[in-house]
Amino acid sequence: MAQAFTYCRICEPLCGLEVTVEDGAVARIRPDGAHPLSRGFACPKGIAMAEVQNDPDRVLYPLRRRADGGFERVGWDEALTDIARRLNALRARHGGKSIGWYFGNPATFSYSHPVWMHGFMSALGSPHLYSAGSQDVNNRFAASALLYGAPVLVPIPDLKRTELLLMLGANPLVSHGSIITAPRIRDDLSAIVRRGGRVVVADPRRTETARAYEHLPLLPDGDAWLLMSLLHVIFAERLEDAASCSRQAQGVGELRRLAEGFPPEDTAERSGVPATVVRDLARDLATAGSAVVYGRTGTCLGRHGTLTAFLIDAVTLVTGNLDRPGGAVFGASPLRTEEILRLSGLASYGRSRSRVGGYPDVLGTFPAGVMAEEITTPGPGRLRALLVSAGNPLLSVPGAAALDAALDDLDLLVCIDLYVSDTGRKADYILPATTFLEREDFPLPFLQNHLTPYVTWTERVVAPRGEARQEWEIIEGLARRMRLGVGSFRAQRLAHRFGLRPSPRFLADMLLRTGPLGDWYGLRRGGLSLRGLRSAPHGVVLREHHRTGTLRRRVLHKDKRVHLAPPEIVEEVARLKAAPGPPDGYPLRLIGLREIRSHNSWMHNAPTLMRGGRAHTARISPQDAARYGVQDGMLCRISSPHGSIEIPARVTEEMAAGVVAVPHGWGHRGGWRTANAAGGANVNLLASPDPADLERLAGMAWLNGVPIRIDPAPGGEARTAAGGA
Ligand SMILES: Nc1nc2c(c(=O)[nH]1)N[C@H]1C(S)=C(S)[C@@H](COP(=O)(O)OP(=O)(O)OC[C@H]3O[C@@H](n4cnc5c(=O)[nH]c(N)nc54)[C@H](O)[C@@H]3O)O[C@H]1N2
Ligand SMILES: Nc1nc2c(c(=O)[nH]1)N[C@H]1C(S)=C(S)[C@@H](COP(=O)(O)OP(=O)(O)OC[C@H]3O[C@@H](n4cnc5c(=O)[nH]c(N)nc54)[C@H](O)[C@@H]3O)O[C@H]1N2
Ligand code: SF4
Ligand SMILES: [Mo]
Repeated sequence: MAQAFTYCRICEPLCGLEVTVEDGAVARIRPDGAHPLSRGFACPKGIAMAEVQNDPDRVLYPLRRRADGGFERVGWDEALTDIARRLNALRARHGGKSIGWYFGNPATFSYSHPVWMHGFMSALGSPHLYSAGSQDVNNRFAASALLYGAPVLVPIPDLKRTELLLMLGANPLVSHGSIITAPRIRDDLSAIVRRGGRVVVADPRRTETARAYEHLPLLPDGDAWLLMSLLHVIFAERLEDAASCSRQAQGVGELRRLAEGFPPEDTAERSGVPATVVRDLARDLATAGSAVVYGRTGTCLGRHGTLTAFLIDAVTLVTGNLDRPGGAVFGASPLRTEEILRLSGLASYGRSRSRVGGYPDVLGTFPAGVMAEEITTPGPGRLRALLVSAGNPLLSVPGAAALDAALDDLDLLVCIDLYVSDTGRKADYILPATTFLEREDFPLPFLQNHLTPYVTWTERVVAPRGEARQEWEIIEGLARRMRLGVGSFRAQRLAHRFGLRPSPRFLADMLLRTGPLGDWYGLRRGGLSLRGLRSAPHGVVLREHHRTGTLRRRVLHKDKRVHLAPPEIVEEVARLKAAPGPPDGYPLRLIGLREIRSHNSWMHNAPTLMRGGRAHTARISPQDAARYGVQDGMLCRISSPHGSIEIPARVTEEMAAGVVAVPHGWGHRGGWRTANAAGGANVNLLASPDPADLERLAGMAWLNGVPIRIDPAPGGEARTAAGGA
């Protein structure tokens, strides 16, 4: 028996874990009491990772589809050789741009997987790169590109020092925080209140977080209206921090003029927030000792995601709180992350446009919402083969029915996963990946999001089960057989020319050692190196707070100023004003919801998380339940213009009238038996499959505020007793 320390890579707090290893297998996972940031905290999902690790339903060997539709085990060499042959045949006939890749959320938690995947795709010269980002956060990167000229420059709320936090569309008491790495975020939020400050939670649902602090109810997709009105009041009452505005920004006058058209009395109907409340909030934000606005997925998945993300920072700046203690701060990484991304060409926005829909790329990816039509639309550049790694797009992207049908048109679908996921069920090959407990790692994309600057390295805790391999190894094996050189980084490409294939570990060490805190191979004593980090199993806290006053150095616009009124945003504001109301016949609005014991679509097979007969339900207010003849536990039918699903209703006061909340990631039909048995439905069948319905500036999926109606399912009342939640 041995104890090993590592960190969790399911969600962004990256909590420290203590793993008990027996006979080479994971016996138990506990929170790491000695981790300096999570300090003995881990949520039920992190603990249940032991069940994923040891799951009898995990895929441990490469699988190939048989003619009868089932899967059979094949050797790695046979699988990779056949996949390489088929991909090369497509390249020869249609070019590398006939091959695409979708990478899902867990990919970003590996330091090596995305780098190798990007290298593979750039070697192919294919634009068909898709990710979970267009269902998550790409609007945030697009907003940063417009504001700062730097898509990956995303400020984080300085929770440790702020006096007033306005939080829009986030539920960190359940999600544990996103685009911020703060494992004890609940403590951080409560400390704001204890210091005499305030936490205001703008959310259509009275969430766990809203209940713990001040709830500001608003309508789905009302955020942009609310933020424009906050700016209106701030400017109209001359509450802006004029010194900060003239020092940090350009376009303030134009933004002021845009905001003139949004008095809170006029926008109340669209935002759902009474004018007096908006006026008070604007004054509070402007006069607080420090204040910050923060928004997450609830502000990303509506119709105005990029505008909303943009306005969030605009309000912070105009009130004098950008790049300032207690405001929004720009985290620093011990690597030259921004520079590396820029030099490697990965930090792009709008450098190219998608073939279908003409959407701008965000960090080299196109909206997953156009994938189905990219597969079915004939002509040059048609997508004919798709690799999916760490993703389950059939349950996570809008227009699931269209994508489901389109996948059948592919010449080849390969999934790299832990399981036969709902998407994997349709694949020609499933290639078994290691879990995070089976790979070494480094929190590369999260380093600058840490509320407390921190860095860590972990070795793998156990050897891979069966024949599972790390993604980068799989990609290398494939690239070698295809005779492609993989390389996102110049150094990597150069090495390939000399026949060398540097490992991710070698590259990570090099980036650490030559970074701003690196040891420069011995030139700087006490500097960072991989070897140094390996001897610190709980990681290293680098400073207490992030530095402020760094804005000028990090903004990439030539004038070194934040641009507050770029033409794209001026146009979006006009579009906001002209936004049509809901279509007739769909009086309710659908929003998402995350549950403490689910993780997107992939942890429904862990028995401890599914205990207590958990079921997929639609949360609805008592008023709407009465109005539409639905009772608690009754099977109901939810319909949108694009599809319908049937799940039981859960009548609860936490829902406002007019809004229904349904979690995504349910309705399984994969190789995960417990998950399949849990029932439920794919809520993204209700979302529009039409590329024209994606958000213009970042191609964000429209998953919140979807017009729906609800009715008792045919025979639903009779089925209540048997199938109730
Ligand atoms: N309606 C609605 N839809 C949404 C959202 C919403 O709020 N509402 N949220 C969106 C968001 S924010 C996200 S991030 C997406 C997620 O969308 P996706 O990333 O497409 O899907 P996941 O459910 O995260 O599935 C991850 C897959 O990766 C596998 N996996 C887990 N770990 C690893 C690993 O280390 N390596 C490999 N190779 N595979 C692994 C799992 O078995 C699973 O099959 O969903 C989006 N969809
Ligand atoms: N337990 C658990 N934790 C997770 C995940 C999980 O699946 N389960 N997923 C992880 C992932 S991939 C991500 S991206 C993060 C997301 O992290 P968060 O964004 O913090 O998580 P959500 O719970 O989706 O919070 C979104 C909130 O927005 C609200 N909302 C919906 N529409 C609107 C709107 O129009 N305006 C406003 N203001 N609010 C709106 C919803 O009611 C919801 O409370 O969570 C991560 N953590
Ligand atoms: S909150 Fe839970 S799932 Fe997320 S990193 Fe921590 S232990 Fe893992
Ligand atoms: Mo996400």
